[in-house]
Amino acid sequence: MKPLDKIFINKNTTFNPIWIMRQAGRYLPEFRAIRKSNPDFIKLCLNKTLSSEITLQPIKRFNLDAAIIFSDILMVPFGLNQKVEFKKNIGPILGNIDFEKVLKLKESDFEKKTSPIYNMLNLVSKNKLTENKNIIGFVGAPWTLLVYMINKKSPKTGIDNSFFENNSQIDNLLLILDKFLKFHIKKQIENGAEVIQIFDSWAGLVDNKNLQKFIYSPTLKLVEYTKSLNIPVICFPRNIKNYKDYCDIINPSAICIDYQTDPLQIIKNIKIPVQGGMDPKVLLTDKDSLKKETKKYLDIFKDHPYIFNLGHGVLPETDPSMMDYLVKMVKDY
Ligand code: 1CP
Repeated sequence: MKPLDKIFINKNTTFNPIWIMRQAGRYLPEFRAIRKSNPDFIKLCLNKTLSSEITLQPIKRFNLDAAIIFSDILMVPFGLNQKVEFKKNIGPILGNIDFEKVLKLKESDFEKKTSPIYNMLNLVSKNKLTENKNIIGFVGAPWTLLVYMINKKSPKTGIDNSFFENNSQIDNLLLILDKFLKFHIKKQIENGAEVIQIFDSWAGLVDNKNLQKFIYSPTLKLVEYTKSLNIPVICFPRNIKNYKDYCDIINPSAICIDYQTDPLQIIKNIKIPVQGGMDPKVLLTDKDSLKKETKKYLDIFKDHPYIFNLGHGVLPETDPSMMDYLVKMVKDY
């Protein structure tokens, strides 16, 4: 049985598998070396040799229990023919959506653009290094993708209220995203993904009256679809105000919590397996503080099925030796 299945299937409370969001990324010098000679981020994601190599980089270095594929949630808008660019120091910039075209798009058209991702997954799952590791595929949640697709850039500085006004384009996009996200999930599973994580990075922007339409209803469809394929699904509704309501309605295989959420509230209210929580900034401090914070999460969840992870992605300025220390500590707990 692979490490994460002990949590999903056996609901083990004595073993804490560990993987880290953004474990393949900019804090690793070997990633930065590849990135330097590959300035086009989308092209890099579509290079199956390099993206599989990047996926395996953290697995070679650290005793992690899962490999998350090196890709991006914005590969879906890219597959839907929206222009996606990553600008240095700015972030993603998207082009206009051609609604007429996107409404007619077929799965085979989408696959023509995204197939390198599935081929990469195949390479990763055949590699000896992943023999005893879970391979995690992922998608952005419909809401988070909608935000990038309509806002056309990061919503870091907020979105205006007009966004939520009833508008037929949004309704159409939600239907399109449902169809193609299911397809993207299915293809990842067919090519070796053993777990799916749904990233809803901007769930915290939705107020109560809009939760049903933008978060609960579209996410539930993807969760039920993934479970129907017998694959566990982890949801990360970052900064959502009420994790308990979310879990009661969505019932994912595990819930990933952000670092602003009080783990004591979570352990009190939530019965399903939990993942994550620790602030990535703790890795920027010293070994003693890291040890203390790590132990805090492990102690709180000691009688609960718990996958160790952070409460958001590992920061680019993180020293890889701190990551090594963290993984060893969780393994020795
Ligand atoms: O070198 C670089 O500048 C590229 C940085 C980078 C990396 C390493 C981006 C651009 N994406 C990725 C990979 C990535 N993205 C992974 C790989 C697997 C891993 O975890 O190791 C994953 C899972 C993602 C998911 C992703 N992309 C999310 C959800 C998680 C989160 O961080 O909240 C989001 C919001 C994105 C969009 C995106 N892609 C890249 C950036 C810098 C962003 C965020 C833009 C913003 O601030 O709004």
